[in-house]
Amino acid sequence: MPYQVAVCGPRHCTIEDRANACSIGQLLAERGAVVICGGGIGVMAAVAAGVRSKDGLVVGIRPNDTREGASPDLSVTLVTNMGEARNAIIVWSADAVIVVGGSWGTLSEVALAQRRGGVPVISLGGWRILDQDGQQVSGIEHVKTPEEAVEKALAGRLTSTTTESRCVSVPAGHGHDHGHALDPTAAGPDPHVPSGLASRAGRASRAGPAGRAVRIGIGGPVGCGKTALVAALTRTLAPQLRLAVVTNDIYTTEDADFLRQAGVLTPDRIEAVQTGCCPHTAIRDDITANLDAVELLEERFGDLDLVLLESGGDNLTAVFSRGLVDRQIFVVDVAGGDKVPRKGGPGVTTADLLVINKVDLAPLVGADMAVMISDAHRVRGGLPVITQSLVTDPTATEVAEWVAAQVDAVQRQQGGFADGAPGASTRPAG
Ligand SMILES: Nc1nc2c(ncn2[C@@H]2O[C@H](COP(=O)(O)OP(=O)(O)O)[C@@H](O)[C@H]2O)c(=O)[nH]1
Ligand SMILES: [Mg+2]
Repeated sequence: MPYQVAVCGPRHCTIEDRANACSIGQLLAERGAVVICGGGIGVMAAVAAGVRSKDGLVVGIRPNDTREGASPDLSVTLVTNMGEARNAIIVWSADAVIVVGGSWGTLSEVALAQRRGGVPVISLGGWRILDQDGQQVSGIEHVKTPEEAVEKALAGRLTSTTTESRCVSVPAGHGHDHGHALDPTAAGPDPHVPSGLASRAGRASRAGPAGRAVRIGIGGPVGCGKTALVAALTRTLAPQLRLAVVTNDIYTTEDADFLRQAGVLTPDRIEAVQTGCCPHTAIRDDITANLDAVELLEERFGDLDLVLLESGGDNLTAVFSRGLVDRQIFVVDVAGGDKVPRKGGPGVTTADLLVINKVDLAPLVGADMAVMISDAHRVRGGLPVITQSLVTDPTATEVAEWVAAQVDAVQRQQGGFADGAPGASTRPAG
């Protein structure tokens, strides 16, 4: 029988809680324990990301009646429609309970675990409960490190209950294996949507009941022209669409500053996320900071049509979580030589649109455009490819038309089945 450890903690947590939860997830996965969590954001998302980065198994017990808002790193998502009562399932299914940080929901899980009895309850940076004389109530083991938390959680495990023989396999996540696959169930671009800016007529009144902006991610290597593309798209689409932008930089807010200075959008329509880690982590593994930025913009402006999310510059491996974006564009440029599309990688092969940028430089660097285009089509199996130069076409006409068509398509999907819309912004209690 698998040894199951519940890891509980708040949606709105500190950076330290998040780092602790991620480490706990990794350590538990390395030791073969199955992790159970609430499956939402904050501590729940961090522990799920940690487990997944070590190829472990993590089950999310969701409080609401859809999978909406579930962490994209879960191996299994259980939908309970039980609200906070789902906490009982988490606790009663566990051989040990670790709490990281504190919220009322987390306190309820501590109480349920204590009431149940017979399972270790370990707290890292969480509640300290006092009796009426101000004495600390016994039964909760307070620890200072993720390692200590995991040691205590696994102390009761019998050899016969290890999961070493389990045959569950989940896609590898962050951890520099770079073998992540996109969610095959996620909706892709609608091949039937009419392309062209003219098809946007009446969009404002057709925003789906999900009431959130369409999110399009733009990824690609450093210097390929992502920020230049964002600037061009906002310039071209701003007259027709209510737009906002989220940028990701590792240590600075340079791209956001550039866009603000460019004056394409008012500064309050541009939010910067400082990832402080590998760029793809923030768009694929722990998307919380980006979701926060998108939701901040949605709250600020109420009725946005489109949020463009620019990834930090990465190599060919970066892809966005389908929990964060509805569509993704991957940009490469010709300056790296015509071999780039041939080299593939998940960004080049699976993005909803591949843009080959800076074609004006092709003669200067000796890149053969015909080779680049045919390689790109070959590795993408029919997904679209657009070549462009922002020097000769600063309005990014073709890409803008594609984006406009996708906004139409996603808004139609939202109108039809809002509950199932990927990346929906409503965050249920977790
Ligand atoms: N020649 C040429 N330069 C471009 C083109 N697009 C972007 N650039 C330049 O490439 C550099 C890097 O662009 P940027 O948008 O900052 O790249 P990012 O790191 O992917 O965001 C900037 O100096 C841009 O002006 C293009 O189509 N042709
Ligand atoms: Mg940039």
